Amino acid sequence: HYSFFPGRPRWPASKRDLTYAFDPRNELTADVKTVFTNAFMRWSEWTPLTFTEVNDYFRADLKIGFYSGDHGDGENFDGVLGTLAHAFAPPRGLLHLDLDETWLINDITTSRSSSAMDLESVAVHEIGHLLGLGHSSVEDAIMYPTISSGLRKVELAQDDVEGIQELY
Ligand code: TQI
Ligand code: ZN
Ligand code: ZN
Repeated sequence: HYSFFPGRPRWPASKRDLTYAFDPRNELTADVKTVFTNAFMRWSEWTPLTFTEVNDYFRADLKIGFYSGDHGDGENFDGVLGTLAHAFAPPRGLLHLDLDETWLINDITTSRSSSAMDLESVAVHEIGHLLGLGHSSVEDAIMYPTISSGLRKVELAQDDVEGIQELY
């Protein structure tokens, strides 16, 4: 079953059209940005929320970046595997990914690495946190707190949909 953060934080009704931006220091490729477009669409499909990419990183509601180790928010990344990414509950809007992971960007990525992680799977999970969902006890759910390397799990389960619809 789904859960929320303590105090049930969520984006207010006055902020249902959310903007997001990528940290300009990362110089991400269009492929990586497309992964996030798709990941956001999976949540907007079931909610009144919309997500629009903007260039102004400092003004965006949701800020996405890839960082290594200590990156200034007190939650350090740890190199390959371990912590892959983290996101803060509303209204902070930070979604950080560990730059040291081998990220699978799409189906045609041919990686020899057995520790490669599917970026869209992790992005869909972290966006759930950005919107206010905690972890779920349902194994099929996107918000279940375990994923195997190489595994692709991008479809919201009924449990995720019920959780997000209770919030929005
Ligand atoms: N990062 C953890 C996560 O996103 C960070 C975390 C731990 C956390 N406890 C939390 C975030 C409570 C919010 C609330 O769950 S992770 C998975 C999963 C991670 C884990 O790197 O371990 C995914 C990132 F669920 F598959 F294990 C993405 Cl998909
Ligand atoms: Zn961080
Ligand atoms: Zn999580």
